[in-house]
Amino acid sequence: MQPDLLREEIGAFKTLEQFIIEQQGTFDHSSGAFSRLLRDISVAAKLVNWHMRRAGIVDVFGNTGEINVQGEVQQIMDLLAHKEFVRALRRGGECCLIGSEEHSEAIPIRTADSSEGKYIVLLDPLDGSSNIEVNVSVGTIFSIYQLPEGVKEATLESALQPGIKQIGAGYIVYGSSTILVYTTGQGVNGFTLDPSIGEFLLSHPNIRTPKKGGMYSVNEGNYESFARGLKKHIKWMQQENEEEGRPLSTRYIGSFVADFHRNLLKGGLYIYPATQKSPNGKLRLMYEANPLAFIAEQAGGAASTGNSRILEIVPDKLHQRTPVYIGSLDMVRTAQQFLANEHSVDNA
Ligand code: P6P
Repeated sequence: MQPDLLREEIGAFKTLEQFIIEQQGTFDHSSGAFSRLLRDISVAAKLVNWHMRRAGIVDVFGNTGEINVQGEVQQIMDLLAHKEFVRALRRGGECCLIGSEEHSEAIPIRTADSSEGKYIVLLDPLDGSSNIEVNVSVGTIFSIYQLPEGVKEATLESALQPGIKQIGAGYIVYGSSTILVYTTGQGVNGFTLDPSIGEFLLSHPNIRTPKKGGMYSVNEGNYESFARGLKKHIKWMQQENEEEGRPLSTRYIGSFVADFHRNLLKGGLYIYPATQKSPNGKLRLMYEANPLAFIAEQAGGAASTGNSRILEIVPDKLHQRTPVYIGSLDMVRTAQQFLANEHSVDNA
């Protein structure tokens, strides 16, 4: 494509800011504060992207030597990403409380003029960060709640709301390109960062996930500790059945955001079940499962614990975990059926 035409093409794309302003009138957070909060998140995403693209050149590999609240070794990039999001949200003034995978307690945010933002942001600053050193895609996941009516002081209790109360959710996948995908309950849209102009451009309008897909994502190294129904389901997905498009392919990157994003676009099922090592599953409800469940449902998919809707879990801890079956609607339903009938022989 000729450079001037390419430039014209870029001009034809809508920026994230233009899209947010356009959408502002379509939902009841139209004061502009919510739009500014989304802008703050996108600024942090650009800064994390900047760090990511220098990883390997500047010494941001490796770990901090600290163990985070999850009992996991904290990567240097985890902390950098956490700091970028906290700084952007603090400066933006629309957020009153942050919950982060990288911080054991909720972080109250007071703005300079002590006016308080009215939004709560829960986030996994950099999911899958152990993959950075081997150049595998990683991601940020965020979830947005409104401070409950009449609550003056934002506390952890203000954040512990079921996923159905989210007013926004999204993720950024730092992969072959950097893409920000989010929903405010009006469908799902994706924006690709054009580094030459420093803007996220609308590249995936109105994402709808296929009702079924040809791949599933699970760490089969844990197979022996899976529930009987899940073992049967996996064997069923591996059976030859040309008419039903089986066997399916396995695609498991070890980075939830990357697996989720591919399955969202192409159709597929991601599973992180209860295992011996993680009896409640490994993924965190508030800043991994809930935001991606909101996106999955808004795109026509589903998200389950294996027997109940993730968005309806009433949380009692910031870092609590949940089993996750998420992605294409028919595939999540099939997983639930196998788990429900795990003692029956008809789906042996
Ligand atoms: P395992 C990364 O640590 C993460 O939270 C997800 O991004 C990823 O899908 C999963 O854990 C990988 O866990 O136990 O299969 O290595």
